[in-house]
Amino acid sequence: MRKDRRKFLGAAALGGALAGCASKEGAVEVTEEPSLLGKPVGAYGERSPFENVKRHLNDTKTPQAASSRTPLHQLHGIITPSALHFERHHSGVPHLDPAQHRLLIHGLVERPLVLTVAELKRLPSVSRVHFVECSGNTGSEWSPKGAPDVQRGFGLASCSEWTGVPLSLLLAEAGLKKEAKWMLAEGADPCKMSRSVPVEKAMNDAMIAYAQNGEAIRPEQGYPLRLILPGWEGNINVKWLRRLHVADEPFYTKDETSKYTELQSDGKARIFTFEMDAKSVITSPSGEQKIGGPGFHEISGLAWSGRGRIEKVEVSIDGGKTWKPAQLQEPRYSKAFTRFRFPWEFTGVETIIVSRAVDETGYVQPSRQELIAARGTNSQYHNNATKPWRVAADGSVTNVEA
Ligand SMILES: Nc1nc2c(c(=O)[nH]1)N[C@H]1C(S)=C(S)[C@@H](COP(=O)(O)O)O[C@H]1N2
Ligand SMILES: [Mo]
Repeated sequence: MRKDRRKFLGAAALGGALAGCASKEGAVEVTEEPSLLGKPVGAYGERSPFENVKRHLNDTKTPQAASSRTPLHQLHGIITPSALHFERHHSGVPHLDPAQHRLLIHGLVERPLVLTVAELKRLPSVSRVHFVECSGNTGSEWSPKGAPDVQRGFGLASCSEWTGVPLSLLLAEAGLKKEAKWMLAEGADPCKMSRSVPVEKAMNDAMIAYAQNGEAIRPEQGYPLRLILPGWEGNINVKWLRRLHVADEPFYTKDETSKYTELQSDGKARIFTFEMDAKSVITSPSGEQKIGGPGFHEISGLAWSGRGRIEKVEVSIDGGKTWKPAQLQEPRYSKAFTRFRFPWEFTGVETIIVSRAVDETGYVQPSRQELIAARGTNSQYHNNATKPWRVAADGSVTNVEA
């Protein structure tokens, strides 16, 4: 042991890189000038200065009513780092003091409740991994042109571990009256984002979340309290939640009538399209990346469904003529990102790669043509079509229409 350590220290001294090394006993042996020691311990961590992965901000004159997109092509596994979770705000991020914030539950309940954040945190909690996806995500793909890369085309989706109180527990405490069918969920931001939530969903798997990836929810994601409705369109996951008003019918708020509805080819609109349909995308290699020459490359990507677990992801390396199953990373959580991987031998001949997800209900992700045949092209929401990427002979990857 001792000999080995001396050898190691010797090698380090040669390189002149290592200033000290903790021995097995915990003592520090300093072999160089103390000024060459590394950074001391710190109270809150930061990533390496060599890393520069960022959200993509839309070029807009109204950054408070805008979005930023997750760099899916630069992430690993299934968890989105909180600092890279996409953002969609309609009136900016409010500055909320958790000591002053309250959650009101009223309307068709026996006992209206006003809860502080501290009171909520005393209650039995759950932690679950779920994606949040804006229903406007991939809206660019309704047009044949599509987005040039996966961040701009698919980056309004992220996945976190959320911790909070099951909403069913709070509603049991408040006592739902028998006419209770819907509730208005309202945010504390200036636009008072409001959406109607069916009581059935609220009693099923809804959560009042106060934590994200192990620490307090980020201000951008709804600090101090956010409604999480697993698998349902981003918009209804009301951030900065301050009020739940229980009623016997939906409220038809502006964000569920003028927006977040989908006009069909026959002139009728789909409304309350809550569930996010199964979807997948190859994140590596993807648009605007360039792979090295012929040889082994791992195709990797993400799949998710608002209806449950991802059951299967198939990959085609010949533009959709033939499909083979990809390997799925376990554990596969319900209504969460699932990482898929597919070993690939690139021959150096131009080809098109594409993935297709199947969820546990048997739903198969449609192609763009199939989706348009079913829904038309009037809507900008809920595009879950498969996404082909062209890999040129020189290894450069582009959107197929580019
Ligand atoms: N209070 C409030 N909640 C909100 C919004 C908002 O602007 N205000 N935006 C909604 C929309 S449109 C989406 S897609 C998601 C985005 O969540 P994120 O910013 O945490 O990614 O939050 C939803 N909840
Ligand atoms: Mo959204």
